[in-house]
Amino acid sequence: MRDAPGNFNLLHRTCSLVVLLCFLHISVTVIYYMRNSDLRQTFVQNQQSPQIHRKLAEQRVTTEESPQRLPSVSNVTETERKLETCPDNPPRLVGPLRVEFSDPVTLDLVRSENQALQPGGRFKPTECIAQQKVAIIIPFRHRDEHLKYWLYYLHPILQRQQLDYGIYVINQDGEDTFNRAKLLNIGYAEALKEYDYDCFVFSDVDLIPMDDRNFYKCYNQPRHLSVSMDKFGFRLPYAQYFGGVSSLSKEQYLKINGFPNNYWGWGGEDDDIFNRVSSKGMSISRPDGVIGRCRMIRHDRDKQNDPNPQRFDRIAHTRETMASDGISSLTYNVVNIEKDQLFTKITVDVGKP
Ligand code: UDH
Ligand code: MN
Repeated sequence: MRDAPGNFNLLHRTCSLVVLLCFLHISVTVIYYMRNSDLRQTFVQNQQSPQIHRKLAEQRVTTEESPQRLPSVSNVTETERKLETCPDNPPRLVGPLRVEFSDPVTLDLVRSENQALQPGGRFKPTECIAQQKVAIIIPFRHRDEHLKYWLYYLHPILQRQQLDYGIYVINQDGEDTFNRAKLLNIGYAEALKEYDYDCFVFSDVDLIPMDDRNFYKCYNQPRHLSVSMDKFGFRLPYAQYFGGVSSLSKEQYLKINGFPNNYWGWGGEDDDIFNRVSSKGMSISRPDGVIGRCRMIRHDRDKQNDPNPQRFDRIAHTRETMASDGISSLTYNVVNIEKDQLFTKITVDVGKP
């Protein structure tokens, strides 16, 4: 039994040694771990540093570049200035159109459907530079119902045709005899006071094209657009017919001294214009009979627009009278100018026969 304390001592010493070794081991491990983690952090920091640096640098560059991008904003304007001319075949044309006059149309509806218009019924494409600056001239008196349909159908067509255009409704003041050709001359003169138009389309208020490939623009020769009217069974009533809708460039219009001012009442003035064109050696350009189809809103003859009995005599003398009667001899008084979103209405005193 004396050995028991000796054994116990030996065991106790061994255990203390083991505990000491364990402590040492743990301490060394902890120190090593701590040192290692320090190293790792430093390493990570060192690795990140260039990244962060780069990021910050990038941010700085971005911030610094912002003002430098301002010139690139003005580059956009430059690009805008470098927009290409609109194509011969505008991409949004649809071809044949359904045209009918049974549904009621209001000006507010037409306004809401044509928000891209500038006051006065002006439009210019934003995607390209229009080939021509076109003034559309409408002779007018007491035809508000027809004008609504005309605006309803024509504005979208003209926009799809990518024209730089303006609508001029030339309203004859008073109740004296109507004078269509003189109103057209006034439309030419008044439109040019506003904008540098190079093409003039003269359109009756009641004629609507049935195909948007019938371009409301000018050609090498004066153009007749309403070649295939429902009213005439979709054909030309006679080969020299130039009534309804026509277009002349500024140059072509001036070459014929514009239109006659002294055709009072219905008829003859369109034939006089045809005579002017052919007497100056020009021919008439026309779309084909399918693209040139159009509808006229049915109506009775207006008051103060009876057939002009002098028309046959006048047509026979166009060549002698055209130099003295035309845009060069035009006189009138402007009574009022109204700028609607959809049109510019100019009310004029044209005098009387
Ligand atoms: N116009 C008016 N107000 C008038 C007269 C004429 O705005 O009081 C304008 C209008 O733009 C019209 C154009 O002039 O479209 C030509 O006149 P119009 O429509 O009377 O000419 P159209 O050749 O005459 O259509 C056909 C006479 C209709 C008779 C029908 C009988 N069934
Ligand atoms: Mn008519």
